[in-house]
Amino acid sequence: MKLIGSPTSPYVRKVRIFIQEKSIACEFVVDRPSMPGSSVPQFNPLGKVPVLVRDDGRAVYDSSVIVEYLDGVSAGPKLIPESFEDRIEVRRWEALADGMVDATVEIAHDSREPEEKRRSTEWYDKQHSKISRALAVMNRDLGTAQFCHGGRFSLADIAVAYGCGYLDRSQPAHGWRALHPALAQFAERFSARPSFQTTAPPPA
Ligand SMILES: N[C@@H](CCC(=O)N[C@@H](CS)C(=O)NCC(=O)O)C(=O)O
Repeated sequence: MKLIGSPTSPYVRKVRIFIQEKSIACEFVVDRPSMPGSSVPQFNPLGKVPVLVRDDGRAVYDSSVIVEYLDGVSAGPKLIPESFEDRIEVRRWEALADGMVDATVEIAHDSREPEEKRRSTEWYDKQHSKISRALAVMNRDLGTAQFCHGGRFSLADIAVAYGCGYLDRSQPAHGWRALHPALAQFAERFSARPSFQTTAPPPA
């Protein structure tokens, strides 16, 4: 099995953290879809990473489907609960964190455009509002709990912590910690785990 992706992609990092937390044997193949000659479109017609190539050669994408596949085929405690209600709740956390990352990625991409091509202030405000609301809901729903859902470690925790990590990397001056102390503590704790430390993207 091999995971194709870029070490700087937040979605790839989510999967790499998941792989480490589950001690799954999986080769990491660095390939950036933006590079000429990239192999990514051969595996994912959307030309996006991460892509997981199974031992039988079949490809799995996107990150959300990859983690479900990996949880299903690997041994050890499940990081996506089997019971319907719990699974939906863990998936909701993941969707919230992924959505916050989507808005952060959009801002990062647009900020790199030349001034005259950049989107409007309204567009930026809209993306920032998504991030602010997501952080507020995460902080509220986490409360004083150690884990996002069900009192145990799950994909929800990986998703929230990688989302906060990406926000920190992309917008280091955001200042969300002062407003959301429970989430800040949570992010601090998770970022110290070996799976987070070893997948930290190289400095920009
Ligand atoms: N929802 C997708 C998002 C994947 C994604 O947007 N990946 C970016 C890298 S951060 C990418 O490959 N972009 C290349 C492109 O869109 O052409 C997932 O969770 O896997």
